[in-house]
Amino acid sequence: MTTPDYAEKIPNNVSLHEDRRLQRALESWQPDFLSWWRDMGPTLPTQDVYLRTAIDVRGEGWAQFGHVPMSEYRWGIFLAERDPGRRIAFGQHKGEPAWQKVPGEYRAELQRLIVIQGDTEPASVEQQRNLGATAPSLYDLRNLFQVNVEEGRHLWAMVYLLHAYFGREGREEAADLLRRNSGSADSPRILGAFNEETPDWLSFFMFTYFTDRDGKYQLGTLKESAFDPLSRTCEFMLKEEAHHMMVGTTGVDRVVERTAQVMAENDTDDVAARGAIPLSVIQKYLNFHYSVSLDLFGGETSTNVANYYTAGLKGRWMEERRKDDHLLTSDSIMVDALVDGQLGQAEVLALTGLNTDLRRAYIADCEGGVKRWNRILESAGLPQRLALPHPAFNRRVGAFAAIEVSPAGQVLQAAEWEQNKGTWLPTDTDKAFVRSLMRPVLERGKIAAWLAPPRGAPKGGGINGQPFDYDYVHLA
Ligand code: BYC
Ligand code: FE
Ligand code: FE
Repeated sequence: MTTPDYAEKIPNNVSLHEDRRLQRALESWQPDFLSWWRDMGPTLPTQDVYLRTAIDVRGEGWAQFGHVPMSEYRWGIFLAERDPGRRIAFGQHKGEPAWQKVPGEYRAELQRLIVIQGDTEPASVEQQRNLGATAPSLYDLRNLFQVNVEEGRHLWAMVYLLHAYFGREGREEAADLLRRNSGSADSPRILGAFNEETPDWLSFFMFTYFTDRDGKYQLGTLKESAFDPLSRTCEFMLKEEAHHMMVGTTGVDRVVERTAQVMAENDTDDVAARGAIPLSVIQKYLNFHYSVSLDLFGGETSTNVANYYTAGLKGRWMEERRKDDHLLTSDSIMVDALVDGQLGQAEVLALTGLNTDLRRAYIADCEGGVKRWNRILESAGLPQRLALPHPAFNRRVGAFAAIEVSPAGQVLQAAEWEQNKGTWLPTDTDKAFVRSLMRPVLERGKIAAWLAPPRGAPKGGGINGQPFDYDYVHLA
């Protein structure tokens, strides 16, 4: 293991200088990345931002904090430390040493998984590019930019794998990752949720709660991969991902807290007139982001995922903690299915049901968020509660793509859906209202009226032990 080399053009802990060809290839991709960042990255001009930069992959001191101009952020290639004795934990190669190279027979599938993962990272930066202009505080602005630079680094992580292990095709795919764009009509991003807009901060908090959380689970399965460089990359990415979860979880906390406060003080649900976001609107945003994020797990049954597992390319969440044979060739699982047009269950091979297995772990995790937010409502003495909609609600991928279902889980006729969807999903009016609240508050220690400050503010509550009212961002 080498410690990251910051003297290099591309900081890395993979001894890049020992492989001149690879180094040159990545150094020629670097200017394209930077020009993509300039054209498609954050639009708000800043001098510098109080950012965390990875400096070591080990232990507690892995990151360093300081004010840096964003365009000079040290994006680099960092893999978790190699375990020389690591063995494959599942599938038909179980027990064999982990692969340091890509086996020819799995090249196409591995490349596809890496490209899909890689595509989401810059997509989210594109989706969030205009949010800086309406930041509710300098603290939140800094968190947005932290997420953005790290998603940029996650793109680097996948591009490194493509350049180092997939030859000319990999280099072409790496170039294409900068060519597709979120929401583009001709060359959109690959997965649905990454072509949606993130036009306001409520969407941003919901996105980092629900969609980054899909990232956590997908990375968790790729961390189990027999392809060791992919495993090690994902392991380190997960460390950074924890901050994105924190931004989403506490972001929604703070929206709910502010709303609850205004509701309790005025004894009314109608908080819009008082500059807070009504609970009904928060619920609609939650419904939307949760349902499009459920789609990211693919179909309830999938032969793709069965093949990935058997080949050792993609494992399960917490693979090593599972008490079974890690082959699953003779197991079965119940998955959600349409039975005579109604919501039902079907028994399928455990292998083809692996997307369902992962989605269930994700759903259980999301329930934790709702519990937190409901505790906030409860503490404010309010009877209202938030809830996750039924998994069949608003789905565009999988068993329920063809039908419409209410959040309570009732199958609907097309006309009923059309009539009611505005009570379940954000309408243009809701979005316009939320957007009307999005006025920038960029003075130190100040915060927008629709959002509570983080716990511990103003003297604490900040990043890296700093107070909330720290000068996190110097605007240009
Ligand atoms: N949109 O066999 P199925 C993150 C396609 S987020 C459009 O069920 P499979 C992040 C599918 O490709 C984590 N198309 O799918 C978060 C397939 O196409 P083909 C991203 C979709 O392969 C926030 C067909 O439908 N990482 O990191 O079992 C900020 C049949 O589907 C969608 C990964 O996803 C969709 N939503 O599972 C920043 C990990 N879903 O084969 C970053 C890598 C499915 O018929 N990807 N399709 O042409 C995978 O593991 C899998 O490819 C998927 C899909 C889980 C995405
Ligand atoms: Fe990421
Ligand atoms: Fe993330």
